[in-house]
Amino acid sequence: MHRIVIATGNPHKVEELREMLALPGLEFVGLADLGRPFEEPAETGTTFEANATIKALAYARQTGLPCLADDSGLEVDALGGAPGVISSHYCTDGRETGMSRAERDAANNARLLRELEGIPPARRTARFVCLMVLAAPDVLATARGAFDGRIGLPGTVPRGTHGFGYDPLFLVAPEFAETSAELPPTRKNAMSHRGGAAVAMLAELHRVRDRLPPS
Ligand code: ITT
Repeated sequence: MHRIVIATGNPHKVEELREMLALPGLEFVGLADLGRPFEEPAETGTTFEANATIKALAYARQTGLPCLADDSGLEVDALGGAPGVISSHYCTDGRETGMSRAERDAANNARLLRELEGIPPARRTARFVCLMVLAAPDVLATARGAFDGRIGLPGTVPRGTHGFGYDPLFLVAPEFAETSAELPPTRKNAMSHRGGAAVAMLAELHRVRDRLPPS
């Protein structure tokens, strides 16, 4: 059996990845399951891959276990790829504040619509991107997933009650008829950046499984 720690304190993400990455001989645990505190590394990278790598290396070294970390966000073409790595704190230019997640999501979405003011639908193309990195203790595998769409025009969005973050603004390609917040979770997972990265990581895990330390 090989134990792999998932570098998140979010139990929902641990559960989701456990289901998506099920392979015989692998057991996934969350940081919280290890029963001791860890030092959170600063995510100072300028790309999703750099930040996922920082997290995977930091927690593989601290836990002594193989570690899988992810980083994700939204890239908008008309904004040169912004908000990118600062997606979760776009409203404050990447600075962490005491805002709740709901307040942050609303302020991020308002800023995004403001930045795209006057830009027509065909130039509002965007994608969610997810990078997953496995370190044991050096980087063993990397996987990427992307989810294409467009940011809707104000007045037609926000729409939908599922998901989180930018989902109520994100019209899913190729039809651009529904936002990702209008997709039931199983439909979103089947086509999303996280789902795509998980499928690619599953193939990587299969490939490197024998190089993981036994535990
Ligand atoms: P923290 O940065 O607050 O820990 P997180 O770890 O839960 O958030 P992710 O890295 O998965 O979130 O994503 C970073 C941000 O990118 C997230 O806060 C959203 O603004 C945006 N994002 C990523 N995936 C998304 C999705 O599926 N739907 C909507 N927004 C998403």
